[in-house]
Amino acid sequence: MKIGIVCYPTFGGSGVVATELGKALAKEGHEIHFITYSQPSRLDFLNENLFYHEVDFRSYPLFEYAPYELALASKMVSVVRNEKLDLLHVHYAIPHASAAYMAKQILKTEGTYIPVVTTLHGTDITLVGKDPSYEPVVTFSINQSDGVTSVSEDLKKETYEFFKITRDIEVIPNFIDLEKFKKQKKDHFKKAICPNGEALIVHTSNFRKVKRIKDVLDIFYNIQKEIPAKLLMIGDGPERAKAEKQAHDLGIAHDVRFLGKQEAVEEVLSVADLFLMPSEKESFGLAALEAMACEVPVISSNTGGLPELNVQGITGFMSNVGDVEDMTRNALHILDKNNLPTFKANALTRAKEFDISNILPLYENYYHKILEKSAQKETV
Ligand code: GMT
Repeated sequence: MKIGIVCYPTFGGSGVVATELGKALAKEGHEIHFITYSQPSRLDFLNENLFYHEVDFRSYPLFEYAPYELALASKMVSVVRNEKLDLLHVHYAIPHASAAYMAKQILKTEGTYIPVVTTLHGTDITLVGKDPSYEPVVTFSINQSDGVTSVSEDLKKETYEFFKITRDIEVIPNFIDLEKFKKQKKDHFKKAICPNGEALIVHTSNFRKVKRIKDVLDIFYNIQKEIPAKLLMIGDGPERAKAEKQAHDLGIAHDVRFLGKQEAVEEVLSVADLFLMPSEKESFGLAALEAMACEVPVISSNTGGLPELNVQGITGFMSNVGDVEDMTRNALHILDKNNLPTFKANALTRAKEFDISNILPLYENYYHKILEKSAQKETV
């Protein structure tokens, strides 16, 4: 198949899923065309089936806001035309699904029917999409997509609850490449960070409010009162400065390192004992899956799609959002030397269920189904 993939090319989960999916499809022999405003951060390998088309959008003194969505739709039209794409797969509804709708309408006037698959990732529904300033367009463009997928059952449920959706939504969970995300021998690194054998706790995110960074530090503060421990904070975002100040105010700054954005997260995860994800909302929790693949158990909230990933008492524990005390108790239970090896092994076993080799065929079959339906539409 010749597939156009539209996504945010940044470090965020939806961009990572879209890029890894495209790379895996290319390895399977499909021709993949990424259409984004800059090179996706994980599009880091060469394959004869991978192509990248940059959306260049011009500003003009009249525009207070450059109309990115129009430039994106125009780019989709030209890539579909020139590369004879079979299908467009857009990740994150806003504004990709509505731009795809416009591209589809333009191509229709030229006698080309391009099916559009939209994948809902989370905040496009639970935070931004619900906002009255976007809701009518989000509802419309989801309903106009030829296929809609969601990364968890919970996100599917929320989408039906908050929008008037007339389409079936197929749940295709996120996935992990276990070849890349696996525990590597990094003893020198562990020794440098935890010279006295301290427990190593890790958090990765985009440091937005929804991640409850304050809870991460509060849990760590409680843990290190009981056992020697260090915390690595990976990523960057609006809450980072506040978090650095909180670490200072709590008197734990010497035990907390803010590493910023990291390309090779798996190397850091390889030496971790515990991963913290106390998020307010999480449609899936890809960062937790990445940790589990590197044999790291997870302390998370029980929100959104997290119960579909983290297995209570097996791969880690879940608590109500904001229940820092319960999360601390559970963290200490996992970090107990008698319990840790079992939790680590369980985390990996669970992660294997989400290996890309299991999930890729679900996308391929779904594309075939949508293409068949579209072919019927074209002949009517
Ligand atoms: O977590 C974020 O804020 C980034 C966001 C995104 O769109 O990139 O992540 C969402 O999509 C990921 C990939 O499907 C999911 O694993 C995350 O759970 C989801 N984030 C939220 O729902 C808050």
